[in-house]
Amino acid sequence: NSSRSRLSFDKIHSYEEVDAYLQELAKEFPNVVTVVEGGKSFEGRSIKYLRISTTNFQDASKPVVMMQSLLHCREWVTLPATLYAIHKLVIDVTESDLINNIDWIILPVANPDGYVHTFGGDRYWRKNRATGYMVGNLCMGVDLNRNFGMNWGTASSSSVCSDTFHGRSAFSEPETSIIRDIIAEHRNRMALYLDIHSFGSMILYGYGNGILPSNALQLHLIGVQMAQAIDSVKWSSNKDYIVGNIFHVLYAASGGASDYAMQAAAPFSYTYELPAYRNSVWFDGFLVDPDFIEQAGFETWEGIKVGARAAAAA
Ligand code: ING
Ligand code: ZN
Repeated sequence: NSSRSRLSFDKIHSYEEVDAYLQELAKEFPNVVTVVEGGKSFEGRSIKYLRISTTNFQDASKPVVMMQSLLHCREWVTLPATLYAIHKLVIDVTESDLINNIDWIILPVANPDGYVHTFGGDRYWRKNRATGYMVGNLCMGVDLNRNFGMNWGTASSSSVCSDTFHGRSAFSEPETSIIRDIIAEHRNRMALYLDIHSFGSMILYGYGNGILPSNALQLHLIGVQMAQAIDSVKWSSNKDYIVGNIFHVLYAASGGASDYAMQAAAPFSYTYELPAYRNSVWFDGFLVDPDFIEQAGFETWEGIKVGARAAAAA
């Protein structure tokens, strides 16, 4: 076809590249893609997301699947997962039911300030770049995945120097407030919410305090189906996905995005922990070998499709 908007899957693209790409896509596919600026980050960067719909998104007639990546900016491999999904929904559409039956919201760079910092400053930075909490000139940033308004502050840190610092109050940060507002806007038809993290090869569901939602059995079942779909195409050297409750398979955590989405809107809500795509513990799981980027997008998409279809039909 004659499409021109492209981002390759041979490298991890910068904030500026992704930001420009979202606008180009909306220009090139105006009937399907709308780019929306949800607001600005702490440092004033535009946080953009796509609405993907084959009809009029505003008709609000279809279930919505929302996904987001890079809430934790060092988890670089999560970006190709969302970019690949966009690619398969807009440019290389091979399964049209996914766009005919579902409206999509995709937010690739949820923490742009932190993401930019991982390129020029600290590759292992996790939080946002809020300065208002500094102790003298030490310690900054809020863990955005502890700042959402679900059990806020109950299993997170009140110390600004901690990597799980929860901030001043629930939704004290612009980056989380933006996501809260998107969820609220579509709460009546949000079928599935996916917050993409890395690493660990896990599909996690709520709640982070170990209390299970009333539909936990169904949550688990769809979680297993997504995991099996990914495992069936994964590199054989990678470990199988583990599916389970955040608290029971990982650790206690409050104020998470997927917990908030579950409680506020989506009957099915998960945090993906993508694999490390590394065979050796000597390599750090946050670092990304360019050879793994396309595979990461491809295999994660297998899980997303299964989840989207199941949640939309439920
Ligand atoms: N893991 C998640 C974290 O924020 C998590 C785990 C999932 C916490 C869902 C809360 C809710 O710690 C990573 N790798 O960030
Ligand atoms: Zn994370």
